Amino acid sequence: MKSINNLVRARVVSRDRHLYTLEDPETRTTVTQVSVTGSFEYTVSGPHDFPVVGDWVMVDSLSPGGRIHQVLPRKTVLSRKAAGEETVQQVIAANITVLLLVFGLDGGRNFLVRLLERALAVAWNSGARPIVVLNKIDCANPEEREDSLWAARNAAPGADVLGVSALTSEGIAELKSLFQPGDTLGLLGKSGVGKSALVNALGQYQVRTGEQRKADLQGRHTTTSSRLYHLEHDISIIDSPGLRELQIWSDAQDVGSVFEEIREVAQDCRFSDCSHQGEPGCAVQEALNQGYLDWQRYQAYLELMKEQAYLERRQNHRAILEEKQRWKTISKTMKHHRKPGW
Ligand SMILES: Nc1nc2c(ncn2[C@@H]2O[C@H](COP(=O)(O)OP(=O)(O)OP(=O)(O)O)[C@@H](O)[C@H]2O)c(=O)[nH]1
Ligand SMILES: [Mg+2]
Ligand SMILES: [Zn+2]
Repeated sequence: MKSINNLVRARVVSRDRHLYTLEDPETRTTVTQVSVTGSFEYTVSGPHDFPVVGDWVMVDSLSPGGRIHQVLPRKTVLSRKAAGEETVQQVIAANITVLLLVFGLDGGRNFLVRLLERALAVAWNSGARPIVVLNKIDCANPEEREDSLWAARNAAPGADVLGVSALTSEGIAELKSLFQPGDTLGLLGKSGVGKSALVNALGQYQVRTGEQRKADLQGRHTTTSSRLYHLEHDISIIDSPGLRELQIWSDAQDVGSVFEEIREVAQDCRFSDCSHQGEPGCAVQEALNQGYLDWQRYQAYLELMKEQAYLERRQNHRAILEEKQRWKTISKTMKHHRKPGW
């Protein structure tokens, strides 16, 4: 065990509220019921600073009751907007190098291009390399396969796109060939698309997989919390619960990365802050009219940009409120300490 100031390095494999299961990277033995120290809790700036699955942490003892003192700098951060009204960043997992964006080709609404675009924005924001996985290809006829693969490749020009089946193992070897030793894989997708089944297909695990409701082909949220598993060649994979709603957590640049061809054309707009909605000298409008850009992708781009701008405004508003609150607290404390006669 490597030790610095009597602290050892370990990886978070699962989390249950504020209790963590950690793993010794050398022996791969796990220890449960680990929490953070009091001073850690005191110094964090928000929920996103607490350890999540995939994090590397420094812990004083790899035994139950051990305390986490520090979260080591994250290489990537997979986040989404927490469900509900508030604009809060919820970190799903850390240090994912390859993010599998999983869809199901079993009909229903389990593969939609609009959903893929959102997932891509989240992936670019996280820092992980996205791979689009169209699972359940065994359920699709040749024409459906071809159409879906074409639509996905068109929507994700910068990413690998694969059709696979966790059930028959079709395409699984090809998927594996895209990973490198040391990778940490993440899984992003709706409930029931086969994320846990993919963990099983990739690693001969027997993670519990779920049934689907017949009526709408939606999953039942079988996986309830994230957990890290090991595959061969020093590759790990984090299985996560399906997202009910993929609330994006990204900035304008991430959305731009999803629509790279629009971003490229936009460099020729007369105004650098052109919104591409009717300004004079807009290269995007021009390209649309000439048929160089796709109208549907343009509409999707505007929509995602709008949503992302709203998110940013809400975030700024929240930051201002937090700053106000902080000063209120500070001035209260100062008043409290002020001696009479000052
Ligand atoms: N036909 C077919 N069925 C599959 C495939 N992959 C998964 N399934 C089935 O789809 C259902 C849901 O699979 P899960 O792996 O539990 O889905 P999940 O994405 O982990 O769902 P949550 O944990 O709820 O987010 C199960 O009944 C699987 O057996 C596939 O490639 N082909
Ligand atoms: Mg699952
Ligand atoms: Zn423009």
